[in-house]
Amino acid sequence: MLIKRRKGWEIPEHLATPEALFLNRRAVLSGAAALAGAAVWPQWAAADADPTASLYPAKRNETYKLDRDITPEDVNGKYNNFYEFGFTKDIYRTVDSLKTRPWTVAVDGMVEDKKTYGIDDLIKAMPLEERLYRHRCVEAWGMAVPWTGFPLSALIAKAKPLSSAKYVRFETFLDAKMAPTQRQTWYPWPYVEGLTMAEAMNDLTFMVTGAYGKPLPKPHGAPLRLATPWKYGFKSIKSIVKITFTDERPVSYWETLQSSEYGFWANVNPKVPHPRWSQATEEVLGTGQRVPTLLFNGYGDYVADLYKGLEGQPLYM
Ligand SMILES: Nc1nc2c(c(=O)[nH]1)N[C@H]1C(S)=C(S)[C@@H](COP(=O)(O)O)O[C@H]1N2
Ligand SMILES: [Mo]
Repeated sequence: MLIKRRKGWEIPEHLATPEALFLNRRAVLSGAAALAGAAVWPQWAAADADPTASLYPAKRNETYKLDRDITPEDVNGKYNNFYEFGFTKDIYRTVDSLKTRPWTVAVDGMVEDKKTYGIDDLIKAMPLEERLYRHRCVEAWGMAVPWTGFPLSALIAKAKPLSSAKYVRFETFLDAKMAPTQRQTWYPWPYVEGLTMAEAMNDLTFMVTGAYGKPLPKPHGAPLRLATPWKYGFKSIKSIVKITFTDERPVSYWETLQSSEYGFWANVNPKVPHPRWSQATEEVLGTGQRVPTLLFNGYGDYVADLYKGLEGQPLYM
């Protein structure tokens, strides 16, 4: 999985380095170099007071390797899809109205242990780790991020689903006071996504609470978002308030809006074009370069088995 790239635009190790070390190292850099980097906490990364902040950075799980550099933090934090805060990529300008404390996450539906967690209790109860993941948006751009979080399977183990549960449904907050576009009631708010139980239990399926060694910045969907790196990015739902175990296949926000273009499975496949554009290549965010897209975004070893026997389904849209 060799990828040609421009040299010298970033040093990936620095970007994924825990901030404490990073800042120390930075102290010996020249003033100009420091100013050009992330020494100043960027405005878009400002988070509400966070009682879990001391848990970051978490230890990196080295199992998950990248085939490309980590996307620079400031590039990534200023190029986001978070439609609750606007329909352009520069929602970092409006996202501050998202209030991430207090915040609760309800776990309900077909489980033995229905429970509403305070976000800080939930984060403290879960095994936090850092993972370097690719992310491939259906719009044919990709990035690579050091997420912090916990495997969804750890939360599922606490919830104890009944055998009747076949799917997990995720829901984003609904609050038009925080999210300007939620006043546009002709959109199917709140944002909803879903996975099969097998997908939800997969090792890769990660509940994200942090990025770049810190609590999750608002543009990325604080305080809790999903990362399913083998699927198109819209599956990775942000700012989750509810996780429901169900026997009905969830109908996602995007499926409700445009089912001919955005389906339930949405696995990355370079050979299956979107109805309006090719998926063969992707722009590597922040580099101006295009690289070939990989089946399952390069995560086939982890997930291909999930789809055996389902070949008749529209797995790649
Ligand atoms: N609630 C919610 N979740 C969302 C979205 C959104 O608009 N609202 N956009 C999705 C899309 S299309 C992508 S590509 C990713 C973007 O994540 P990022 O901003 O962290 O790159 O979030 C996904 N999760
Ligand atoms: Mo996306």
